[in-house]
Amino acid sequence: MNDAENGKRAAAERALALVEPGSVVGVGTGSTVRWFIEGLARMRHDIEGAVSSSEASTALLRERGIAVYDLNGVGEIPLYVDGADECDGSRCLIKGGGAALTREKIIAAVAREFVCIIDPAKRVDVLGRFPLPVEVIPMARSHVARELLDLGGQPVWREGVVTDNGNWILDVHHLQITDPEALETAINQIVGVVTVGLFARRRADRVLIGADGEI
Ligand code: ABF
Repeated sequence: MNDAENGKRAAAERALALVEPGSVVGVGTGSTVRWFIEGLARMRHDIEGAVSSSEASTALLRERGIAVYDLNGVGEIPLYVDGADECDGSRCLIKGGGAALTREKIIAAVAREFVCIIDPAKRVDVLGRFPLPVEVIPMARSHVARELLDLGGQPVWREGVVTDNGNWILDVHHLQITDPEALETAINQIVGVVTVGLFARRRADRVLIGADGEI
């Protein structure tokens, strides 16, 4: 297993210790979260079940014998565990490389604590080297792209990808995101945007980095 995969697995294992017995756990999407789901499977009799951020994670959870609930039918979500594409020193994140950003942001908004699990390579000083995903209503793709150009980005349509919500994704290149909250607010205002993959207004509460890092 390479260093990145070792780091993902180590961070995921650390997050398992934060799971409250008998709780419904918020579960993200991606390869780091896949390690977390494997660990949840080992403790599936000690939890009520999960709320999932994607059809892909739902399928994996069910394969591992973990009940998956509709968020609308669940009371409190004490803990949401998810990965990220980039994380800065203030625990602001770029997410959405896995096209699950909208449901991820919903569960992060509801959860009492949002714990992000990453390998060390995801830790950056300034967000933006990873292209910023923006989920858009299909008919608004060109309009949103023009608005993103005006904000200084270089949007590229992730052709062939349709999100679990039936929408499209633009990946915005060449951004240097020195004020994540301001940019998140600005992109949220663009008509046709469903979700921007900046988690700054609701950032992670803790970020577990590999085997022993944390911010
Ligand atoms: C998901 O985790 C996405 O938001 C993000 O793109 C992805 C990171 O994937 P991986 O853990 O495979 O690096 O939450």
